[in-house]
Amino acid sequence: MATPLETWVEQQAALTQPDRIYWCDGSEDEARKLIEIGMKEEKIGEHNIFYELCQKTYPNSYLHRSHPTDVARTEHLTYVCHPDQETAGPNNNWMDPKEAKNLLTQLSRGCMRGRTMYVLPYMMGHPDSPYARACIQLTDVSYVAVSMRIMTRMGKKVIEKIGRSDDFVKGIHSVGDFDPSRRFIMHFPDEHLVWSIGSGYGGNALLGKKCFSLRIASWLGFQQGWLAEHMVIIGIEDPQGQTTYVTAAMPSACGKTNLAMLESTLPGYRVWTLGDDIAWLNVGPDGRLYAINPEIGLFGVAPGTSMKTNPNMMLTLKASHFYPTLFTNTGLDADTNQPWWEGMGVPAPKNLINWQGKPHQPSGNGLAAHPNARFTVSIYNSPMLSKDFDQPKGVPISAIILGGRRSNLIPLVKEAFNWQHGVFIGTRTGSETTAAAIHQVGVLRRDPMAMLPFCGYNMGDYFRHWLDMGKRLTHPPKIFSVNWFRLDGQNGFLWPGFGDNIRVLKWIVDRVHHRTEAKETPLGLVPFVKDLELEGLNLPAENLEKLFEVHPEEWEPELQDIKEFLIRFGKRMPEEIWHEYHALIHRLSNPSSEHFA
Ligand code: SAT
Ligand code: MN
Repeated sequence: MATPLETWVEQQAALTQPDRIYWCDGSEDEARKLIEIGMKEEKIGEHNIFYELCQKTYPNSYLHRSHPTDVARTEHLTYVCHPDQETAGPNNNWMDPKEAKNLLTQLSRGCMRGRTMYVLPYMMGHPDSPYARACIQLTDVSYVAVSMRIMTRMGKKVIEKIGRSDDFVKGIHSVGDFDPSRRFIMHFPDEHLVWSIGSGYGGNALLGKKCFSLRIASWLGFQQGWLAEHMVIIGIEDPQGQTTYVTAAMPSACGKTNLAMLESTLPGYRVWTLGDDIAWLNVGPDGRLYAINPEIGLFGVAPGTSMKTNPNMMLTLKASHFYPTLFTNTGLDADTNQPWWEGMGVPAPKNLINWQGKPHQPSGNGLAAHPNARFTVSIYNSPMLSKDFDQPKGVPISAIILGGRRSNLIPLVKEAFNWQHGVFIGTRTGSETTAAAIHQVGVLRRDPMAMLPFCGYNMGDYFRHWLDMGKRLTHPPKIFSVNWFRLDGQNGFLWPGFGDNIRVLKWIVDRVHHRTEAKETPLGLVPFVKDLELEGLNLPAENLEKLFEVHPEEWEPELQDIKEFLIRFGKRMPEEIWHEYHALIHRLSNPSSEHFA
C-alpha cells in the first residue's frame, strides 16, 4: 500500500502534471547530474539555468541568471493562512485557507507540464537532533533542487525516517510562468504546508528556509514552547580558550552576515560560525537556552562582499568541497569566467557581462550585479566553522544581541536590565534605510527582533511568548543591543565597525562572565570607557563619548513613534511591554536617578 508521502506526491502530480517525477537521493553524483541538466536542458527565458564558472579559481561553482522580475522576496504576495485573521495579526497578509487553496489549485493545474517534478527529502536540523524536522519539497526547477541540497541536509534517509507517517513538513513549489501577477507564497501553519508558485528566488522558493524554518516554525514554537528566530549563531573564543556562544538578530543591511563571519582584530579572540540566518532556540534540561541552526548553507548578498568587509566569506566562496557553490545574478568576467560584483574590492574587468547576460555599459548607471545578487554556499566550506556545528543538542547561549541601524539615539552597545526589558528593546529595534535601498534615505522601519516579515503569527502573541520563555529559563542569556551605525555631526560613522566589532563582543563576553562592571543609563547598562579594549584603534575620545550619549530631549519623537508602532498590535500586546515603555519614559525624565533597574 502506498505511504502517505507517496499518496501526497501522486496527488500533487495529478494536479500539476509534470512529464516525469524524480525522487532525489541527495548524492554528489545526483547534484552533478542536476547541474548538467541545468546547463544543457532547462532554461529560464533565453538563459540556461546554470553556467559553469572558472573551475580553477571557483571550484564546483556555477552562475545562475534569474528571470528579470524575480530577484527578491515578494512580501506583498506572501500570506499566512491561519483559520482566523487575528491569529495572523497585523504583521501578516492573510487569506482564508480554503480560499487560498482554491486559488493555488487553479494556478497550479498543469503548471509542471513539460517539466520534471523533483521530490526533495530533507532535514531541517541534524538528523540526530531532538529538534530536527523531516521535510519534503516538490519543485520543477533544477536550480531549486541544487540550492536545497546546499542549504539543507538532503538525502533518501529522510524518506525512511518519514516511513508510513504523515508527519512531515510539506512544500509545493513551481516557478509557473514567473508572472508576478500569478505569484504567491502561501503558508498553512496548521498543516505544516507551504505552497509557492511563480518565483524561483531563495526566500520564495527554498521552502525550508524563511517559509518553514521561520514562519511556520515560529508558530510551532509558540504552540510547543520554543523559538524560531532570524538570528546568527556564533562562538566567541577568548584568550583563555573559553568559547561563549551568542545569537544575534539584525534587520537586513545591518552587517549580520559580516558578524556571522567576523574576522577579529583583537589578538587572542576568534569568532566561530554556526549560522548566518536562522536559529531554533530550545530550553535545555539544565534551564539554559540551546541554539541549533537548521540549515547547512549560507545564502548571502554578493555586492559589498570583499576581502575587506568579509574575508572569510571570500575564502568560503573559493573553497573546494563536494557541495557546489551557486552565484545568482552577479556580473561575469567574460575573459576569465569568474563572477564579479560591485564592492568586490577589485576593478571591474574589461569584458564584463551584467546579471542579465548583456555586455555591461560602464557609462550607463546600471549595475553589473543585481543589488540583491546572491551566493549559495555550503557552511562546511567556511574556514571558521565551529567544531560544535553538528552538535545535535545545539550550543548553550549566553547572550542574545539585538542589532539595528540608527544614526543617533541608540548607543554602540547596551545591556538590558533584565529579560523583560530586553524583550521590550526587541519590540522596538529598527533600521534606517540606506541609499542602497530603493526607499527614501533615513526613513526608520521598525523590525522587532528582525522578525517582522517572518513571524508566522500575531506579533503581540510573539512578544508574550518571548516573555514566557524567559520565565522557563533558570539561566537566561543576557540581552544586549548594538548599533554600529551612529553618526558624528558630519555623516561619518563614530565606530569603525567590521572586525573591530570584536571589541564590543569582548565587552559582552566580559559581562556574561561577570568580569566587568557597567554604567547605568536610562536606556540600559553601558560600558565604562576604561573597560573597552581600544588598543590600536586611535579613536578620538569625543567619538567614544558620543557613542554612548543619551539626550533625553531627543527621545520625544522616538517615544511617540514607538508608541504608534506598539499600538498596532492592540490588546495582544502584553501589558509588561507597556510597563517597560512607561518605565523608559520615567527613566528619561529622571536621568540622574541612581537605580533604574
Ligand atoms: O532568501 S532569503 O529570504 O533568505 C534572503 C532575503 O531575501 O531576505
Ligand atoms: Mn535573513
